[in-house]
Amino acid sequence: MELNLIINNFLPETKINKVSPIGNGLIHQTFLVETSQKSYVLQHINDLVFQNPEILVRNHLKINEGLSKVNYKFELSNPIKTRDNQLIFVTDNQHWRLTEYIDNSVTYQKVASPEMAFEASKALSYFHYCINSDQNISLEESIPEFTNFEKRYGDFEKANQHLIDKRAENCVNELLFISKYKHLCNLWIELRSKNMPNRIIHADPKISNILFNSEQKPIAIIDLDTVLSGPILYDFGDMARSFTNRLEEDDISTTDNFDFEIYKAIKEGFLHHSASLLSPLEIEHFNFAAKIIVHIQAMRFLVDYLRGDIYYGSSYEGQNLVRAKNQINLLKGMMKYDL
Ligand code: GN1
Ligand code: MG
Repeated sequence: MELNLIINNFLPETKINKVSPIGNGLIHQTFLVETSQKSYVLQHINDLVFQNPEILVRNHLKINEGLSKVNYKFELSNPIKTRDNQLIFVTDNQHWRLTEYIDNSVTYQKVASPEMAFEASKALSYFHYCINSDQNISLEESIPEFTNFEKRYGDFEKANQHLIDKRAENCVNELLFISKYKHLCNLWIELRSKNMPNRIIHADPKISNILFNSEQKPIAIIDLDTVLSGPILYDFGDMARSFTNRLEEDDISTTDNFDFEIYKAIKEGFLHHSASLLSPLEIEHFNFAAKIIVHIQAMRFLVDYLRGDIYYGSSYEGQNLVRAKNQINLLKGMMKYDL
């Protein structure tokens, strides 16, 4: 179905001026929808990844409600229902949703400076503080076992045992590298079983999911698809993973891509609003969290490469292997600093 007809189901009386692709997420396809009054974000939901797309919108509504109750100062975007009052529009077995666009917002694909990293990390810590102060938010799991690293490692071992494809020959060193650092995974599992409580976390805090104003101050945190109950160190680690990478995630260069100045800035910002929320055990394990999340991400890209690119969007053969190499390079960079 044509995009305008799809949009029409959410905005029946509205004239659409322009629809253009935006963002560079690896999962959904995203479009900016401009009308004469407001702008919106249309997304074609990847329902292989999010098998129950309605959960995404139900969670989004609950999160907005919870944050509004605690007078959250950042902008929130509201999901728009269809003219039949549905959360998702389904046509040809495809799932679509529409959300308000946050006006006058600027996104960055790369962190421009340690100051920006500090501000963004502070913003995430503010989000943690607010979302965890409303004790009544109960979210549905949009992707089961998303932060279960035992399962992640199990997926890796399964893929590693059935190396039937020519692709396996292309990644011998990467497979060895991941296996060599399995102890990181074991340590994480041990920590989880000790005393790492679950809190509500974002689980995808990349820099492009933080919107800024023209003065480079954060004004919103978006992409609430994976907001879930899990270990807060996941968010620290994933932010470190995404912010400190000097290269694009699919850049094959083997130059050192880890930015230590940015890393220090993230560490400083992360406790700004949520110091009282974190236990000494969690605070002691920031460096470890950064490494394990990079390790897991390398593994996820590698597993997807071996399985034939079924999870992450890819635009050329081998892109997921390049992504895995890029993460391994980042992890090596972190290790040089003795993190
Ligand atoms: C995916 O597409 P995007 O940017 O929302 C992935 C994250 C990964 C990230 C790597 C649901 O995020 O977990 O860290 O790619 N999201 C999902 O760039 O798997
Ligand atoms: Mg996401």
